[in-house]
Amino acid sequence: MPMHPMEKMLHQALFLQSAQRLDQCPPDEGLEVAFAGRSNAGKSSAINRLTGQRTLARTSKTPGRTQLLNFFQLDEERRLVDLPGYGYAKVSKSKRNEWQEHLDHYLSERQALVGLVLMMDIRHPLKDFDLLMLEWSAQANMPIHISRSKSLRGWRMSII
Ligand SMILES: Nc1nc2c(ncn2[C@@H]2O[C@H](COP(=O)(O)OP(=O)(O)O)[C@@H](O)[C@H]2O)c(=O)[nH]1
Ligand SMILES: [Mg+2]
Repeated sequence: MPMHPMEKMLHQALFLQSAQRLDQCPPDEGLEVAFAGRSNAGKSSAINRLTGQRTLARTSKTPGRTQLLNFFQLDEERRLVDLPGYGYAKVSKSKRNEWQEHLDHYLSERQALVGLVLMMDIRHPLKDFDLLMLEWSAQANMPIHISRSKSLRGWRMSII
């Protein structure tokens, strides 16, 4: 069966760049869908699964590894963004506040952001951060798709 054009576009994803802060992000144009969720929720794994590339986004068994926003280019105008994980207890409070500030900044300022995927470990659903994200997206009128990881029956990913 020929590949669906959407799938084809996802499969051609390339790593573009990482950014620590909003002013390091690629030019604020085109369209971005960002993956948000707690540290270790499965954001990077979901990006790899969607793009059919096992090592595109770095995954880790150790929570709290991705402290950067990672941008993946799909075509001239579309990108996927792997957002920093949230709620990892082992980093200092000041470091956590710093990440949160960058994340808030990205969410509230980024014009290219057109949708969010909220990754949730099905065994730990709807934690404080998830609720905050849902509230924020409702209030900002930002489409949000909840995707569950780590269900006993395997992947429960549905495409946006
Ligand atoms: N069993 C299972 N493990 C998963 C699933 N999604 C992610 N993982 C594992 O959970 C850990 C964290 O995943 P990762 O994608 O790095 O999470 P991130 O911190 O949200 O980017 C890794 O060891 C993954 O292999 C899933 O759906 N099922
Ligand atoms: Mg990650």
